Amino acid sequence: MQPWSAPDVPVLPGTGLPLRLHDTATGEVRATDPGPTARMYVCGITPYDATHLGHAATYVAFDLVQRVWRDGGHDVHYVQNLTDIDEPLLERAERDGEDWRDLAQRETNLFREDMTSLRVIPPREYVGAVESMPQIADAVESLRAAGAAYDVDGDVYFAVNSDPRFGSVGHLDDDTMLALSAERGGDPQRAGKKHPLDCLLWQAARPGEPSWEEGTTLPPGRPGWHVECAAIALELLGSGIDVQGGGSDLVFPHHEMSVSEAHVLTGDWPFARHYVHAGMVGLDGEKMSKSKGNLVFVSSLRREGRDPMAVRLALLAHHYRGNWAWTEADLLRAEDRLGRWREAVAAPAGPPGDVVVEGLRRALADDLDAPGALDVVDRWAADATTGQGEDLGAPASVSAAVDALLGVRL
Ligand code: 5CA
Ligand code: ZN
Repeated sequence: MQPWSAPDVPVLPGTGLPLRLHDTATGEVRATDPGPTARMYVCGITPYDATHLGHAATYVAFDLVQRVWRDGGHDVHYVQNLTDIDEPLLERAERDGEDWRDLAQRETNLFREDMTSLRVIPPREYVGAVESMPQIADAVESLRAAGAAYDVDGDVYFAVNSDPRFGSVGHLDDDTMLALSAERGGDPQRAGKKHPLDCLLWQAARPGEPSWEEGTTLPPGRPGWHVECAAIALELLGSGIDVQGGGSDLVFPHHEMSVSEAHVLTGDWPFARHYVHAGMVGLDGEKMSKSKGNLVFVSSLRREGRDPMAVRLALLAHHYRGNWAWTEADLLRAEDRLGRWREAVAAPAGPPGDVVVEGLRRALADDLDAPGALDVVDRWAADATTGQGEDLGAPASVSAAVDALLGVRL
């Protein structure tokens, strides 16, 4: 799958700080400690509808992770998947009388345009489930060979009890896991399973649905969702990666399951050293989601002529871990801020720019405190526009720092 095009990322003087991030598994904010190449896997979209501001907020958060690591001198190996075959995609295609492949292609193209406009650095590998079928099937067969999978009426299930550390990402109690499983695509009630939380690895072909003939022991069918991410991440990044990420709606079952599958497949623990989850963006009191239809799309804002850099600033004004609700006022405030910053960097001089570089570095290294980073630039901009400070190089250096670390081009 083609990723989108990469923005220029200025290189700043000096070196950035080590990034501290919240880890869902331990509940702590801890330093990340990547080697020369940091490895990150972030769950991508299911392309059955356009990118909404919740998706955008999540990808902008992980974009900050990449930017801070790069500023700290690391190369970043970033992989993102694309769930280009799954229940919701087939349902939407059926509802609209469209071929599921055309729907996926169109929405993926739109997502790429949205990410480009928001200056999100693309993953090094952008990988679809369909193009990864052999690897996914291979993972399913390996789980079977390890005794971690079993059949129910021709479908193949993962036995959660085969990973002694199952539950170590979310630390949720059984009732919560059962409720979330039922709500988020699982089938805790299905008869014949060994444990109600066991999840689908491979679903035998249903009439009228697309299917693949892969592996030597599997019936024609299609993969379950969780093993898709486990197989792609292990194939391209291996285990012991620095960050596995996504929105907080993926903690259970998606990340819990894919992590357990990865543990059994590799025999290694942990699959990731940090499990990082972005909060949910809502609208009108509910989580913004395709199934609820309460969406504000990045592409609609672009069509209205709103500046994508203001959209990005509106997202950055909220800490990535909090849940929050989008309002038009968010965008109006961000447009105002963007105007003030642009005016300030157009001034002939300003207060010293290195204070801004340091301030941005410090805020972002502290569990991506983007709101704190915006305050740093606000203070500098207020002084620069009122003629304070005589540093002739400051406007250019602040502009470069805002571009490199916040991804906002002034
Ligand atoms: N394809 C799967 C992941 S493998 C999936 O969850 N796709 S998605 O299109 O539903 O979501 C894409 C990403 O956006 C996921 O990381 C998800 O956690 C995140 N996301 C979805 N809704 C919201 C929201 N309202 N606020 C913040 N992030 C969200
Ligand atoms: Zn995923």
